[in-house]
Amino acid sequence: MKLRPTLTLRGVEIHKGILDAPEQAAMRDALSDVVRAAPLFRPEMRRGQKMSVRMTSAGRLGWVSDRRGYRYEPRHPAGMDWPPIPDCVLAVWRAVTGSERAPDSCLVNYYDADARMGLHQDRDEADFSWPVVSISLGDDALFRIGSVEKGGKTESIWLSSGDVAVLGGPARLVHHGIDRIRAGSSSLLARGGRINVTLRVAG
Ligand code: MD3
Ligand code: FE
Repeated sequence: MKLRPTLTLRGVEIHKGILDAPEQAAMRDALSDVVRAAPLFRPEMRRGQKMSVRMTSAGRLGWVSDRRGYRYEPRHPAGMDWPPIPDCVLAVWRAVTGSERAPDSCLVNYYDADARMGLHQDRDEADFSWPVVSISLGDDALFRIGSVEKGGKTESIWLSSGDVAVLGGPARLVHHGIDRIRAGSSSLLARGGRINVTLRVAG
């Protein structure tokens, strides 16, 4: 992992290309072990619609959503404990945050060519003073970022495989989402698509 100068968009710090190709491949393989232990599922939103993104988690707490709402839970919806957060993923958190505390939640989002994530805030965590770290793998994604207030102006940037974003300080509660995936833009994942790993101190 090589720390490079960062690009800042609305307070979000973006490290382009911080993971080289072998590091991306190692992380993909570690995440495939996570998915084997805790299968991807499509969370349901309050009104019963399924999200287009498939998800699972690693760590002490995983994010789940169903008709009861959004929250962190110590177990997968199927009942098993979440697997441990892979070391290669924890190493990214240490490198970009310098935080003395390790994340307790590692959300793994899988986007196929048609998946999207609407503009939202991440506010299910107990303490917003900890940063959130996002790692992109596989196909490029058009990331949109707005402001803390709802309905403000937004800006977009393409995130590519090996990019890492750090959301902290005033950017921690900004609205953000994924508008679309550029299918076929990366050969990292045999079946295509995009993985986003989000590290958080959740509870
Ligand atoms: C800005 N995931 O899982 S990661 C999410 O690419 C989520 O899968 C998107 O938003 C994805 O909640 C975006 C970038 C990201 C993550 C957390 C943030 C941006 C953020 C928290 C605060 C502000
Ligand atoms: Fe989010």
